[in-house]
Amino acid sequence: MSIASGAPGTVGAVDVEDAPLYVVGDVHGHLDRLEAALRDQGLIDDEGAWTGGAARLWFLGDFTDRGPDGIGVVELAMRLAEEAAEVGGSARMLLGNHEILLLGVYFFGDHPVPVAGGATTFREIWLRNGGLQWDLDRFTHAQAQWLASQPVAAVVDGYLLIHSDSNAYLEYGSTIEDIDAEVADLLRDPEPLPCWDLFRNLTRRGAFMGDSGADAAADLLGELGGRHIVHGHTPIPYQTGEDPATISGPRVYAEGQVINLDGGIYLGGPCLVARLPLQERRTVVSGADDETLAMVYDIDDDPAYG
Ligand SMILES: [Mn+2]
Repeated sequence: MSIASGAPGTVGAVDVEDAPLYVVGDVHGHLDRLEAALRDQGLIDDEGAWTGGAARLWFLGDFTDRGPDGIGVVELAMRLAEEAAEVGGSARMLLGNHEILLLGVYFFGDHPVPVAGGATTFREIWLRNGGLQWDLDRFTHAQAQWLASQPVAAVVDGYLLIHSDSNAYLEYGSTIEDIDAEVADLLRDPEPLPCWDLFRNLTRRGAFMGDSGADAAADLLGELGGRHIVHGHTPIPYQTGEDPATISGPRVYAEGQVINLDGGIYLGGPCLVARLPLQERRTVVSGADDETLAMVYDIDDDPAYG
Protein backbone atom coordinates (compact mmCIF):
# COMPACT_ATOMS: atom_id res chain seq x y z
CA MET A 1 0.00 0.00 0.00
CA SER A 2 1.44 3.32 -1.02
CA ILE A 3 1.05 6.24 1.31
CA ALA A 4 2.14 8.77 -1.30
CA SER A 5 -0.74 10.71 -2.76
CA GLY A 6 -2.15 14.02 -3.77
CA ALA A 7 -4.69 15.95 -1.78
CA PRO A 8 -7.93 14.17 -0.91
CA GLY A 9 -10.52 14.41 -3.61
CA THR A 10 -8.02 15.10 -6.36
CA VAL A 11 -7.22 12.81 -9.25
CA GLY A 12 -4.59 10.33 -8.20
CA ALA A 13 -5.27 10.69 -4.50
CA VAL A 14 -5.23 7.53 -2.47
CA ASP A 15 -8.73 6.62 -1.49
CA VAL A 16 -9.18 7.84 2.05
CA GLU A 17 -9.97 4.40 3.36
CA ASP A 18 -6.79 3.02 1.81
CA ALA A 19 -4.56 5.47 3.67
CA PRO A 20 -3.21 3.94 6.86
CA LEU A 21 -4.93 4.84 10.11
CA TYR A 22 -2.94 5.31 13.33
CA VAL A 23 -4.21 6.19 16.79
CA VAL A 24 -2.18 7.53 19.72
CA GLY A 25 -3.08 7.04 23.37
CA ASP A 26 -2.54 9.45 26.27
CA VAL A 27 0.75 11.37 26.15
CA HIS A 28 0.73 13.44 29.38
CA GLY A 29 3.69 15.61 28.53
CA HIS A 30 6.07 12.87 27.40
CA LEU A 31 7.03 14.59 24.16
CA ASP A 32 10.27 12.64 23.67
CA ARG A 33 8.54 9.30 23.98
CA LEU A 34 5.72 10.41 21.70
CA GLU A 35 8.22 11.48 19.05
CA ALA A 36 10.09 8.18 19.36
CA ALA A 37 6.85 6.22 18.95
CA LEU A 38 5.79 8.28 15.91
CA ARG A 39 9.26 7.83 14.38
CA ASP A 40 9.00 4.07 14.91
CA GLN A 41 5.83 4.11 12.79
CA GLY A 42 7.46 6.23 10.07
CA LEU A 43 5.13 9.14 10.70
CA ILE A 44 7.80 11.74 11.54
CA ASP A 45 11.53 12.08 10.87
CA ASP A 46 14.42 12.87 13.20
CA GLU A 47 13.51 16.57 13.09
CA GLY A 48 9.90 15.80 13.97
CA ALA A 49 8.58 16.65 10.50
CA TRP A 50 5.59 14.71 9.10
CA THR A 51 6.69 11.83 6.89
CA GLY A 52 3.39 9.94 6.97
CA GLY A 53 2.22 11.07 3.52
CA ALA A 54 -1.50 10.35 3.22
CA ALA A 55 -1.67 8.51 6.52
CA ARG A 56 -4.35 9.49 9.02
CA LEU A 57 -3.22 10.02 12.59
CA TRP A 58 -5.58 10.55 15.51
CA PHE A 59 -4.53 11.55 19.01
CA LEU A 60 -6.96 10.47 21.73
CA GLY A 61 -6.21 13.49 23.94
CA ASP A 62 -4.64 14.13 27.34
CA PHE A 63 -1.56 15.92 25.99
CA THR A 64 -0.74 17.77 29.20
CA ASP A 65 -0.29 17.33 32.98
CA ARG A 66 1.79 14.83 34.95
CA GLY A 67 4.72 14.87 32.46
CA PRO A 68 7.58 17.18 31.51
CA ASP A 69 6.43 18.98 28.34
CA GLY A 70 2.69 19.06 27.77
CA ILE A 71 2.77 22.28 25.78
CA GLY A 72 5.47 20.76 23.58
CA VAL A 73 2.97 18.02 22.76
CA VAL A 74 0.29 20.61 21.92
CA GLU A 75 2.77 22.40 19.66
CA LEU A 76 3.71 19.15 17.91
CA ALA A 77 0.07 18.20 17.33
CA MET A 78 -0.73 21.66 15.91
CA ARG A 79 2.25 21.54 13.57
CA LEU A 80 1.62 17.98 12.40
CA ALA A 81 -2.01 18.89 11.66
CA GLU A 82 -0.74 21.49 9.17
CA GLU A 83 2.11 19.45 7.73
CA ALA A 84 0.00 16.32 7.19
CA ALA A 85 -2.81 18.29 5.54
CA GLU A 86 -0.32 19.85 3.11
CA VAL A 87 0.50 16.43 1.67
CA GLY A 88 -2.97 14.90 1.72
CA GLY A 89 -2.70 13.20 5.09
CA SER A 90 -4.23 14.20 8.38
CA ALA A 91 -3.19 14.50 12.00
CA ARG A 92 -6.12 15.20 14.27
CA MET A 93 -6.96 15.02 17.94
CA LEU A 94 -9.80 14.45 20.34
CA LEU A 95 -10.18 16.45 23.52
CA GLY A 96 -9.54 14.56 26.73
CA ASN A 97 -10.49 15.59 30.22
CA HIS A 98 -7.03 17.14 30.76
CA GLU A 99 -7.50 19.49 27.78
CA ILE A 100 -10.80 20.62 29.31
CA LEU A 101 -9.10 21.08 32.68
CA LEU A 102 -6.30 23.12 31.06
CA LEU A 103 -8.87 25.33 29.33
CA GLY A 104 -10.71 25.63 32.63
CA VAL A 105 -7.66 26.78 34.57
CA TYR A 106 -6.62 29.07 31.72
CA PHE A 107 -9.97 30.82 31.48
CA PHE A 108 -11.31 30.46 35.03
CA GLY A 109 -8.38 29.53 37.30
CA ASP A 110 -9.70 30.72 40.64
CA HIS A 111 -13.38 30.57 39.85
CA PRO A 112 -15.22 28.44 42.41
CA VAL A 113 -16.59 25.14 41.19
CA PRO A 114 -18.86 22.84 43.14
CA VAL A 115 -17.69 19.60 44.64
CA ALA A 116 -19.46 17.41 47.12
CA GLY A 117 -19.31 19.09 50.48
CA GLY A 118 -18.33 22.54 49.29
CA ALA A 119 -16.48 24.39 46.58
CA THR A 120 -13.01 24.38 45.13
CA THR A 121 -11.39 25.98 42.06
CA PHE A 122 -10.24 24.86 38.65
CA ARG A 123 -6.69 25.60 39.75
CA GLU A 124 -6.96 23.33 42.78
CA ILE A 125 -8.41 20.45 40.79
CA TRP A 126 -5.84 20.97 38.03
CA LEU A 127 -2.99 20.83 40.57
CA ARG A 128 -4.44 17.68 42.14
CA ASN A 129 -4.56 16.09 38.70
CA GLY A 130 -0.93 16.70 37.79
CA GLY A 131 -1.17 20.29 36.53
CA LEU A 132 2.23 21.93 36.03
CA GLN A 133 2.75 25.68 36.26
CA TRP A 134 5.37 25.73 33.50
CA ASP A 135 2.77 24.34 31.08
CA LEU A 136 0.25 27.01 32.02
CA ASP A 137 2.94 29.70 31.72
CA ARG A 138 3.63 28.65 28.12
CA PHE A 139 0.01 28.08 27.10
CA THR A 140 -1.03 30.69 24.54
CA HIS A 141 -4.36 32.13 23.50
CA ALA A 142 -3.87 30.64 20.02
CA GLN A 143 -3.34 27.20 21.55
CA ALA A 144 -6.42 27.62 23.73
CA GLN A 145 -8.51 28.59 20.72
CA TRP A 146 -7.17 25.67 18.72
CA LEU A 147 -7.92 23.16 21.48
CA ALA A 148 -11.37 24.63 22.01
CA SER A 149 -12.23 23.88 18.38
CA GLN A 150 -11.33 20.19 18.48
CA PRO A 151 -13.86 17.33 18.59
CA VAL A 152 -14.47 14.89 21.43
CA ALA A 153 -15.52 11.93 19.28
CA ALA A 154 -15.19 10.64 15.73
CA VAL A 155 -15.95 7.52 13.71
CA VAL A 156 -13.15 6.57 11.32
CA ASP A 157 -13.15 3.34 9.30
CA GLY A 158 -15.69 1.82 11.67
CA TYR A 159 -13.76 2.78 14.80
CA LEU A 160 -15.54 4.96 17.32
CA LEU A 161 -12.72 7.12 18.70
CA ILE A 162 -13.28 8.65 22.14
CA HIS A 163 -10.96 9.70 24.94
CA SER A 164 -12.77 8.27 27.93
CA ASP A 165 -14.12 4.76 28.45
CA SER A 166 -17.49 6.25 29.22
CA ASN A 167 -20.90 6.82 27.70
CA ALA A 168 -20.95 10.37 29.08
CA TYR A 169 -20.66 11.64 25.50
CA LEU A 170 -24.38 10.98 25.14
CA GLU A 171 -24.99 13.86 27.59
CA TYR A 172 -24.15 16.18 24.67
CA GLY A 173 -26.12 14.60 21.84
CA SER A 174 -27.21 11.38 20.22
CA THR A 175 -25.00 11.57 17.12
CA ILE A 176 -21.28 12.28 16.69
CA GLU A 177 -22.13 15.46 14.80
CA ASP A 178 -24.47 16.71 17.51
CA ILE A 179 -22.03 15.86 20.30
CA ASP A 180 -19.09 17.60 18.66
CA ALA A 181 -21.24 20.60 17.74
CA GLU A 182 -22.59 20.90 21.28
CA VAL A 183 -19.12 20.71 22.84
CA ALA A 184 -17.72 23.18 20.29
CA ASP A 185 -20.56 25.55 21.11
CA LEU A 186 -19.88 25.16 24.82
CA LEU A 187 -16.15 25.89 24.36
CA ARG A 188 -16.54 28.74 21.86
CA ASP A 189 -17.58 31.17 24.55
CA PRO A 190 -16.97 29.09 27.65
CA GLU A 191 -18.67 29.56 30.98
CA PRO A 192 -17.17 28.08 34.15
CA LEU A 193 -19.87 25.63 35.15
CA PRO A 194 -20.53 24.01 31.75
CA CYS A 195 -16.76 23.70 31.35
CA TRP A 196 -16.56 22.08 34.78
CA ASP A 197 -19.37 19.67 33.95
CA LEU A 198 -17.64 18.72 30.70
CA PHE A 199 -14.43 18.00 32.60
CA ARG A 200 -16.34 15.91 35.12
CA ASN A 201 -18.17 13.99 32.40
CA LEU A 202 -14.98 13.24 30.46
CA THR A 203 -13.33 12.03 33.67
CA ARG A 204 -15.77 9.15 34.05
CA ARG A 205 -14.36 5.71 33.28
CA GLY A 206 -14.88 1.98 33.38
CA ALA A 207 -18.11 1.79 31.35
CA PHE A 208 -16.96 -1.18 29.28
CA MET A 209 -15.59 -3.32 32.09
CA GLY A 210 -17.33 -5.84 34.28
CA ASP A 211 -20.38 -7.98 33.56
CA SER A 212 -22.27 -5.24 31.75
CA GLY A 213 -19.26 -3.88 29.85
CA ALA A 214 -19.83 -5.66 26.56
CA ASP A 215 -23.48 -4.64 26.50
CA ALA A 216 -22.54 -1.04 27.32
CA ALA A 217 -20.04 -1.03 24.47
CA ALA A 218 -22.59 -2.46 22.05
CA ASP A 219 -25.12 0.14 23.14
CA LEU A 220 -22.72 3.04 22.58
CA LEU A 221 -21.70 1.65 19.17
CA GLY A 222 -25.39 1.28 18.35
CA GLU A 223 -25.98 4.93 19.24
CA LEU A 224 -22.95 6.56 17.66
CA GLY A 225 -21.83 4.11 14.97
CA GLY A 226 -18.72 2.06 14.42
CA ARG A 227 -17.88 -1.57 15.05
CA HIS A 228 -15.19 -1.02 17.69
CA ILE A 229 -14.61 1.57 20.39
CA VAL A 230 -11.06 2.92 20.68
CA HIS A 231 -10.31 4.85 23.87
CA GLY A 232 -7.52 6.11 26.12
CA HIS A 233 -7.88 7.67 29.60
CA THR A 234 -7.75 4.55 31.78
CA PRO A 235 -4.26 3.06 31.86
CA ILE A 236 -4.23 -0.61 30.83
CA PRO A 237 -2.33 -1.51 34.03
CA TYR A 238 -5.27 -0.17 36.05
CA GLN A 239 -7.60 -2.48 34.14
CA THR A 240 -5.48 -5.60 34.27
CA GLY A 241 -3.20 -5.25 37.27
CA GLU A 242 -0.14 -5.71 35.07
CA ASP A 243 3.21 -4.05 35.74
CA PRO A 244 3.15 -0.89 33.53
CA ALA A 245 6.69 -1.65 32.31
CA THR A 246 5.44 -4.89 30.73
CA ILE A 247 2.68 -3.30 28.63
CA SER A 248 3.62 -3.74 24.97
CA GLY A 249 0.49 -2.91 23.03
CA PRO A 250 -3.21 -2.04 23.09
CA ARG A 251 -5.66 -4.07 25.12
CA VAL A 252 -8.70 -5.57 23.40
CA TYR A 253 -11.59 -6.35 25.74
CA ALA A 254 -15.40 -6.32 26.12
CA GLU A 255 -15.76 -9.35 23.87
CA GLY A 256 -13.45 -7.84 21.27
CA GLN A 257 -15.43 -4.64 20.86
CA VAL A 258 -13.16 -2.24 22.73
CA ILE A 259 -9.49 -1.26 22.30
CA ASN A 260 -7.69 0.56 25.11
CA LEU A 261 -4.68 2.57 23.90
CA ASP A 262 -3.62 4.13 27.20
CA GLY A 263 -0.37 2.40 28.07
CA GLY A 264 -0.10 4.26 31.38
CA ILE A 265 2.77 6.49 30.29
CA TYR A 266 2.97 8.38 33.59
CA LEU A 267 3.13 5.10 35.49
CA GLY A 268 6.14 3.91 33.50
CA GLY A 269 4.17 2.33 30.67
CA PRO A 270 4.65 2.95 26.94
CA CYS A 271 3.37 5.68 24.63
CA LEU A 272 1.14 3.52 22.44
CA VAL A 273 0.75 4.34 18.74
CA ALA A 274 -1.28 1.63 17.03
CA ARG A 275 -2.10 1.08 13.41
CA LEU A 276 -5.69 -0.01 12.87
CA PRO A 277 -6.86 -2.61 12.28
CA LEU A 278 -4.57 -4.12 14.89
CA GLN A 279 -2.13 -6.55 13.37
CA GLU A 280 -2.17 -8.88 16.32
CA ARG A 281 -4.51 -9.13 19.21
CA ARG A 282 -2.89 -8.94 22.56
CA THR A 283 -4.07 -11.61 24.91
CA VAL A 284 -4.67 -10.54 28.46
CA VAL A 285 -2.71 -12.91 30.64
CA SER A 286 -3.59 -11.34 33.93
CA GLY A 287 -5.90 -13.41 36.05
CA ALA A 288 -7.40 -10.29 37.51
CA ASP A 289 -11.12 -10.08 37.18
CA ASP A 290 -12.78 -7.23 35.32
CA GLU A 291 -15.31 -6.64 38.02
CA THR A 292 -12.65 -6.09 40.65
CA LEU A 293 -10.46 -3.99 38.43
CA ALA A 294 -13.31 -1.74 37.41
CA MET A 295 -13.18 -0.49 40.95
CA VAL A 296 -9.61 0.75 40.45
CA TYR A 297 -10.85 4.05 39.47
CA ASP A 298 -9.48 7.01 41.28
CA ILE A 299 -6.45 8.16 39.39
CA ASP A 300 -7.93 11.18 37.63
CA ASP A 301 -10.56 11.99 40.13
CA ASP A 302 -10.64 14.67 42.73
CA PRO A 303 -11.32 13.20 46.14
CA ALA A 304 -14.80 14.64 46.33
CA TYR A 305 -15.86 12.43 43.46
CA GLY A 306 -13.48 9.56 44.29
MN1 LIG B 1 -8.06 11.24 30.62
